[in-house]
Amino acid sequence: MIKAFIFDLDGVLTDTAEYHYQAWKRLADELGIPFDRQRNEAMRGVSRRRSLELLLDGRPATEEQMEQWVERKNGYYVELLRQMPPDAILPGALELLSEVRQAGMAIGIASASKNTSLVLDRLGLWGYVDAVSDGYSVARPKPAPDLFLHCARQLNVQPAEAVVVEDAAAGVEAALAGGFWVVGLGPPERVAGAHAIFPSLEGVHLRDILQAFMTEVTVTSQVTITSTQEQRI
Ligand code: B16
Ligand code: MG
Repeated sequence: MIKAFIFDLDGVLTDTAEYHYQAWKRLADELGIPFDRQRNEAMRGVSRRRSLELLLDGRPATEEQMEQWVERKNGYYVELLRQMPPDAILPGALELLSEVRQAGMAIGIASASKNTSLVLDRLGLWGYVDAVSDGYSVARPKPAPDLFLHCARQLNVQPAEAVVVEDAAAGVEAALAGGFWVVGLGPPERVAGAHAIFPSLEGVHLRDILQAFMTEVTVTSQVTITSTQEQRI
């Protein structure tokens, strides 16, 4: 029985990756480091600190410089977030949140971002959210399962009773390691291993996700289907 959905934020509910790109690009230009959108892709779902390491790509830096640079980049990013329009929610996301809510399931947000609260403020999504786990919640970032486990504990559900929706390889790996059902969004090679894969949430309904899991069900025989309300596993 699925009792909860846990959504990643960037790349799932909203496209803050573009703002991250612009902020990293501004820092990279200042430091004279080549950086483009393709290199930004490697930072998807990755912690702020690890993203800087990817940007530096082995260039030497002191601890103090690294701290200053992540702070500077975050300042640029927050400037952009403050201008983010409330309708910057990705297609299909609001519809799925509503369906999950109407089906009586709990909703959590599990994002690596330390700006999660600000993003939820800007998007006006707090009304859909029962629990938030963010970049401050756990010590080990994705691909460790800790962030999703933290969120599941807040929602009072077991991993096998919850679906994680993720767009990043590190996030899919983390959710699988935690024993969750996983929906991967994006190219199959990026979200390989997820139990159901869609290009995005556009046009994806709760029943589509649960039906996709049913293929898994025949393999695992762990779940039963109810015919009432939405079909739930
Ligand atoms: P911040 P997610 C992640 O969000 C982003 O995908 C990643 O690019 C970013 O470095 C990370 O949050 C940390 O964000 O600098 O705001 O703390 O996909 O986990 O929602
Ligand atoms: Mg993401």
